[in-house]
Amino acid sequence: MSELNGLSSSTEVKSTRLPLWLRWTAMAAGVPAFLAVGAVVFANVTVTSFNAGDPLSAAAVNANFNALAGAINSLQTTVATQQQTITDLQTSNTALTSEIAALQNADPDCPSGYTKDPSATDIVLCKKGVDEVVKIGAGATAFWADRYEASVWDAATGTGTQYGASADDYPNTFPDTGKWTAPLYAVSKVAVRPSAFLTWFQASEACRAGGKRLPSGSEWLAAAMGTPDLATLCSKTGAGTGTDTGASPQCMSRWGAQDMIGNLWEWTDEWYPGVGDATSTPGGAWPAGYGGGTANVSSKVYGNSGATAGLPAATLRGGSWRDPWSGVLALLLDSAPSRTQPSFGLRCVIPRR
Ligand SMILES: [Ca+2]
Repeated sequence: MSELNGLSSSTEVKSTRLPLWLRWTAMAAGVPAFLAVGAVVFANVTVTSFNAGDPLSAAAVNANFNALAGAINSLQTTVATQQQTITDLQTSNTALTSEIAALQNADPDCPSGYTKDPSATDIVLCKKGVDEVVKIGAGATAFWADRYEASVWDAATGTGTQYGASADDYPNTFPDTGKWTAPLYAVSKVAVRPSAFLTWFQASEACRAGGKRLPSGSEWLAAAMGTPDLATLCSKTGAGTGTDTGASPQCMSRWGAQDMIGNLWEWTDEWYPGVGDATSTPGGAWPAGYGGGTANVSSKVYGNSGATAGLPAATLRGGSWRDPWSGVLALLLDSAPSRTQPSFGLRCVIPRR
């Protein structure tokens, strides 16, 4: 009672400073956070003041204690709510920290699942098993392209049976239409004969099975830029049957893609209408300094049984071992997506993640 008699005559507990005895009460109640948040909770708590010598009634004292008890209960609820908020924030922070660490540890130079080969100089080379891709470009528009013309296998690891190396020997489970019942996988593997004899549909599906896709025309051109256009370096002599992957290391683009000029024509994802008649053979050379030529740009279109009016043409780029006019800009628009040739192959890309 003597402590209560010593209270000031204030009738409201101010939000800016709490009475000493109130702080003791809070601390005794085991609410360490009391002082930090009490100012808000207690702002409207009214207690009765007592003057020296006043007779004290139990009812008046109890009313004060009840008011304080209610305030403390409210405070405890607030503290519990805030503690939950803190716990939630800590959980979020832990998740974000983990995500940041994963991003920091990820190699921004390579696609997911690939590891950068630090021994490669001047190019960014990424490997996943035998599969090798190179980074094309920089910054937000960079992507990855097969380092080599692709070979097609019955295992995603680029092992087992290869198809299309020397004949159109694709199984019935992977037909010309691309409507496979068992997938085959396009792999960028060194020291093998890249696969040919496949339709655009098979090429597209073989890329997709391995988590890649056929390049757009502009992607193919970007990957090819800087390739030296020389028959002494690239497989474009018009003789022989082509070369294995990695056999012409100097036939390399500025980004490290090999055989973009020559060896095998490469399917890209563009289709065009065949707007010419069945007999015309338009085409021509690019202006001086550009290199490469074009065939049937306006054009008759060949299916597997000869020129066929009304079929669309799918674009092939770069030329082949049997086309001395091969080059970065070499463009073949005379072939329906269903056509197969010993000089038609593929290369896949991985878009930016
Ligand atoms: Ca090629």
